[in-house]
Amino acid sequence: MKKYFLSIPIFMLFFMSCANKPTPQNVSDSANHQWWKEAVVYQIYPRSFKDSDGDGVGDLKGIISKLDYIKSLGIDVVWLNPIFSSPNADNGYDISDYKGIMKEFGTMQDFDALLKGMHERGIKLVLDLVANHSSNEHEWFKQSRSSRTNPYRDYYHWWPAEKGKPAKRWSFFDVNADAWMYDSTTNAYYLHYFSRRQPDLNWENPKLRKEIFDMMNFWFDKGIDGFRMDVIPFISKDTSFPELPKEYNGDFVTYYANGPHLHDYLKEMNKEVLSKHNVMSVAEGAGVTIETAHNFVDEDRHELNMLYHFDGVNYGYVPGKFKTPEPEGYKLVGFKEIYSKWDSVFAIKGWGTIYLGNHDQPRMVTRWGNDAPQFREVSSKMLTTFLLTMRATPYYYFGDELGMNNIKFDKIEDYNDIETINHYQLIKNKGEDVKAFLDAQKISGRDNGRTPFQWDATANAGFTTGKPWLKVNPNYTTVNVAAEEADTSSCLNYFKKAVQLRKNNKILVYGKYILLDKYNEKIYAYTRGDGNDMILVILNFSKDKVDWHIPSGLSIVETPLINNYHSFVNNNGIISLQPYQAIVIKVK
Ligand code: ISL
Repeated sequence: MKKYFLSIPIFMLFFMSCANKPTPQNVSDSANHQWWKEAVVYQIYPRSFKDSDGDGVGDLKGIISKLDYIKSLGIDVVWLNPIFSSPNADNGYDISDYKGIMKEFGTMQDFDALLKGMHERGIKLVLDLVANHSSNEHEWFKQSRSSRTNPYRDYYHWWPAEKGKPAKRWSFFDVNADAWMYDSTTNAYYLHYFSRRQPDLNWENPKLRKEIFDMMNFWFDKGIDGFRMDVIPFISKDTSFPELPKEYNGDFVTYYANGPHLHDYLKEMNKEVLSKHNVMSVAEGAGVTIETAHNFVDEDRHELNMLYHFDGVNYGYVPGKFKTPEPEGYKLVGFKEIYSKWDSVFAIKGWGTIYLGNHDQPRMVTRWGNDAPQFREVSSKMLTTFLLTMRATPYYYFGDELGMNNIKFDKIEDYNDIETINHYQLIKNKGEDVKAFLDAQKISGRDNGRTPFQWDATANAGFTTGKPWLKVNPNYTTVNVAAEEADTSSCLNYFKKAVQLRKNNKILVYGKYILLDKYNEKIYAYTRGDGNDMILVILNFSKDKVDWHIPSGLSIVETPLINNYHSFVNNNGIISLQPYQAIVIKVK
């Protein structure tokens, strides 16, 4: 076995590891181990996974028919985007009945069969809790808007118009970016942080909280294993609706995430619901910062288990321009800084998550890798390696295991997403550059991550026998499950291998993370674990060949545990990496 000599002296590495305080997140401290820390979560957007009845929309029976595929991935938990009754203004994030199943998706019997099928295969099921807002077609809202004295009036936030126009609140999806909507029935404005069809629920009302907690218990009694909580940091509001306090400096999102009773309500939810079941909870951490993160997830606060932050996915956009990528692409040094910083946030307490794609994001390979034909596969595999070797629970988005990439629609008519469509309208109304907006959406638009899953090379990628609700990426003829199952070096088989790697090496879950060579603009390298049990991860984030020196003090003890190329070239401690090469290897 070769020994390698080193560009960073060994005492430096020793110093770096001693500089970090001892951490409870380690392999030997089993008291701190939890199933949800060790899990790999696979997110399914049900609308796009598999259609069983030819209406062009994915459904629960479709998922049931593919349970063996899901099992074959080796993942532990499935998170399903909302499956509840909804008029689909925002594809299920506008719920009209929290205890009903969306009719396009099937019935409660289908749901029960799906849950049973998952549990029989040892897979846990996490649903989406969308409780900051409901649909405007929810019975509560219909009642609420009908009169000022209706018993449901204070299930929502109303501002009587005789008091004048309420202080500005910014809306994510409104064509005027205005979160107050005037309703003539009762001469009042209602609040909607998202679209007009998604009025915000009034959590300051204990009756509303009880309804939500009862509903959560209803699903837990059915046997689900957790909730992902949509914009949960936004639930509490200062109902005097003052002008935006100066300290927020125009940042509505951070203001929204710091409501006065937020943590009282999360504690109440924990007491009334979560603590009664062996389940996991994960907040969509919109507006959460490294300073506030611990308030959500520290064990001794008895609130939630995990959250996911937005620092990573929002990185690399031009400041002040809606989701517009920097012309030269993102800078790896800054990317490493973000993920290293978030690792350190949870080094002692709490627990992190990691993701590069989801239903609100473009495809990870297009945004963070390189989807040019010669690099799509290798860079997908490289990103998969990153997600599965960090100290955080990986949330892996369906289709990324195939290396699916952005469809890059040319025209607004191809889009379905309310965010893209309403933002386009807003830009048009303001007379701004719609062409530049559409160009940016090719990289950042949410529909890129929502195109139908690619099962095989038959019509519509085997997703539906009807007309798909959103166009299928034309590359389905080669990028699909059938082709990739048959190819031992496919993205799909690489993903399965990477999942097993994490399962077989607990240090990839709990082991200490140390960033190496932080200013390297092309290589992201880090070690996991310490002492005699260490793993080195080397990721070439560039399309160039790069020689990288193994730091002094580290010596390779085996051949790579995983490698997205067939070759592994080292020469006296210098590893020659191919474009987007990823190597995970044991070191001493
Ligand atoms: O999608 C985003 C960025 O494009 C975010 O701003 C997103 O709107 C925000 O993170 C909230 O997302 C969640 O709630 C929305 C829904 O549209 C998203 O799909 C959901 O993940 C409203 O329910």
